[in-house]
Amino acid sequence: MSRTFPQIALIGAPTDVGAGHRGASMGPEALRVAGLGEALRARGLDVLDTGNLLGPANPWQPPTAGYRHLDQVVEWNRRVMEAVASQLRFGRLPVMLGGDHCLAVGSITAVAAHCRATGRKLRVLWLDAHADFNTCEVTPSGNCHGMPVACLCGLGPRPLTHLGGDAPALQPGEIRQIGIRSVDPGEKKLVKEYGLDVYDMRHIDEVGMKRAMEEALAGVDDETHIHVSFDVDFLDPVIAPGVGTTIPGGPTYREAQLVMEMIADTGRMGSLDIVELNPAFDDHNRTGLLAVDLVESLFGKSTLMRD
Ligand code: 6HN
Ligand code: MN
Ligand code: MN
Ligand code: MN
Repeated sequence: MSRTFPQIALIGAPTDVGAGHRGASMGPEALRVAGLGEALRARGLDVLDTGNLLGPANPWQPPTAGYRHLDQVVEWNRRVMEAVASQLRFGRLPVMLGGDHCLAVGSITAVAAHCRATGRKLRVLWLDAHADFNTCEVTPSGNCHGMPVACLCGLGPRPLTHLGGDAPALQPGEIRQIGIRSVDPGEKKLVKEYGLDVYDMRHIDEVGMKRAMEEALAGVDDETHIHVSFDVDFLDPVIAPGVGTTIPGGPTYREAQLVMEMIADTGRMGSLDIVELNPAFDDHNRTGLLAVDLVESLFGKSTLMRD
């Protein structure tokens, strides 16, 4: 099914305050250099690059009370939330270029508020090697990029769990996690307790990516807004070395393409994060180029002639 997209707004969020390695702050520029805007325009899409947000520098400190850089993480997320909210109000499709994955608290808080205000159902597709469901009590690192899903579900420091106002942004039932293969021991208990719907690599091995995606997309209808949070470490590190936290055993190129194509086929994607691309670990921007290739598929480029 081909669809017409609204104008796409690229929002750069060049920070690594939530990460365990420096360098994801270069992600937005690497995606631009890899031709993200041009590739989407070549598909006939209207793309507005709003440039990069500004925010606090990375102080590169050890954890305090279980968090590294919490004040800076909160400030970056406020700015991301405001930028994404304003693009949604303009009727545009926001694409947040991270930056590390802590920024999804801001983008998804804005998207969830937009869905409530417009009476849409929200489905978050979290493509990642990690569940990102740590808390300050169980985190092995204190890095906030391991915590955004917990924060969005109301588990975490109040400035993040209540970034949008009086309530957490998400119910666990609104999220589907795909590609998961690294969950910390304490995190695993919380994921089970909160009942997250996880399509981990074991499940994908057993039933295949097609069926896993059919399951993850079940119930999506015309009233659904799909938000895709694409952590580039979702991909197998053999094809995507340019991330700070490589975990072996991820989706292949073809499996990743299928994920993107099946999401595109729903015609319901209304917002996107592209996060954790770290050019300091990359090889001639090859992971950036791959991310652009996959995002083209998310916006409807099919390798078969289905249009
Ligand atoms: N990411 N679970 C590990 C931690 O430190 O909490 C890794 C988190 C990685 C987060 O890649 O978005
Ligand atoms: Mn992540
Ligand atoms: Mn990850
Ligand atoms: Mn919408």
